[in-house]
Formats: sequence, C-alpha cells, structure tokens
Amino acid sequence: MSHPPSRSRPVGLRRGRSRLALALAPAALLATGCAGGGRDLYENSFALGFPDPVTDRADDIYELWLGSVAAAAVVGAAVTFLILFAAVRYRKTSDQLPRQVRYNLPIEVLYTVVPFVIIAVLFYYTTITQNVVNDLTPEDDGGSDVNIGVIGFQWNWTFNYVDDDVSVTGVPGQPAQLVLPTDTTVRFTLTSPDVIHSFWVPAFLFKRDVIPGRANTFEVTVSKEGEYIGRCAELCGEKHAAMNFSVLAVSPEEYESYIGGLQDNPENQIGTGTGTDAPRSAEEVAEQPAGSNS
Ligand SMILES: [Cu+2]
Repeated sequence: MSHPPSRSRPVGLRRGRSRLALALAPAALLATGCAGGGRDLYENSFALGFPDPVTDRADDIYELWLGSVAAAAVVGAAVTFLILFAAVRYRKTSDQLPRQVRYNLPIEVLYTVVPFVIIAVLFYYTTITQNVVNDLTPEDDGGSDVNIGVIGFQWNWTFNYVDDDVSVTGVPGQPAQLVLPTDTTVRFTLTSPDVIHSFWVPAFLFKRDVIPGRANTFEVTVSKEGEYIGRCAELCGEKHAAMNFSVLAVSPEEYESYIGGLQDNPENQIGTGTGTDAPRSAEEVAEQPAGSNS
C-alpha cells in the first residue's frame, strides 16, 4: 500500500523531476555503453550467460554484447521507473478529470531524438565490431598462418588441413574433431555440397553459414587452449541434430605433431572416404554438378 500523493508539492517541481529523468536516460546509456569500468562487476552484470571468449574476434563480440546489454538495462530501468512513477504519482484520486494537455513539443522532440541516438550508438559499435570480425589478413602480409577448409554436409563435417593435405571427417557416432593451434591466425573457408549449414563454435561467440556453391571465409586467432563444442546452427534436414563436432585448441608444437600423426596414420582421419560421397575441398564442391545432392 502506498501513501496518497502529497497535494502540497508544487506542480513545477513535479514536472522538473520527470524531465530530468527523461533527459538523463540517454546520457546514462552513453556512459554505460562505452565506458565499462570495473570489469568484473560489469561482466557479471551484463554477460547473461555468454561463454568466455576464446578468440581475438570473440573478445570484440563480447565487448559489443556487454555494451548492448548494459545499454538495454539502462533504457529498461529508465522506462520501468517512468511507468511506475507515473502510475503511482498520477493515479486516479477523484472523479474530476485531470488537466487536459496536448502537443508538448519538447517531449515529442525528445522521444524522437532519444531512440535515434540509441540506434545510432548501437549501429556505430556494431559496424566497428563487424569490420573487425570479418577482417582477413591481406595476402601481401603473408596471409593467414593456417588454412582450414570446412565442408558441412548432410549430416556431418569434414575439416581439411589445406596446408598439410590431410583431412578429418566425422561419421555417425564419431564426430569430427578440429585441432587448432593457439596464437596463430587461422582462416576458415566454408562450403557445402548439399544444403545450407552453419558452422558454430559457441566459445567463438560467432557462427557463419555454410552455403552450397559459395565459399564463406573468416579468420580467428584462438587465445586459450581447451576443448570447445561445435554445432550446426542451421536446420539442414532430418539428422541436423547429429551434426556435432569439437574444436581442440593446443599449442603450435602439439598442433604440428598432431598433423604429423595424421599424415603418418591415415586411419586417424576418422571416416575419411567412408559412408559419404561428400567432397573434400572447395574445388571439389565447385566441380560438383548442380543438384547432385545425395
Ligand atoms: Cu547442418
């Protein structure tokens, strides 16, 4: 139960306060969206279950996510406050109609400008992050250190270690594992022989579609050793849910010895060439006649 509103408070003060609250919302949004001081509290408050980023690009995506959630929290808090304030402070107290007003120009300008500012800020940071995420090392700079060809097919994955001429293919009950070196620029080239799939490693905070007749690319540098789950994130048919894989990030030395092991022991290239006619490389995908889905 709340007390009845104080009748003695001057109208001007009331109006001044609600204007102040409205005016502070965008300022608070900008401050929270851009600053991010007190990392631990900030992350704990706004990560909302996002996994820890494990690549250089994921760090940027993580920052964008934190800033967006913080901005949404500030806007949400301001709107909730204004709704509750108006509902409590100006609730019906008698049968007498309140003073009838219309066309409050300052407020109309404010609620046109504020959403525009919010969208502009979100757009700015999204574009900056998108450019970082899509950035590829120029060939003039030697290109990426490691090149991985990813073939998503109904219903498994082939990972081609293009530079070393070995590959690993997942088979039912034995998902493919993609081994990557840390602190090394890895370029992925994704394509599909049949339908659209989506290459998703949640710890990369990122997914990219795997599209027939097209080679999508992206680069990451994995910064933390560990095993990360991978999924197909595009409903691609009956056994879509079986398209699981894993990413194992190891030191560059361990990576070299893993690749050596694959070259010396072809049987370790799990299921390669068995149970599927899936092509092994982007070139083979390009050579496939159109509509040759199996
Ligand atoms: Cu799929």
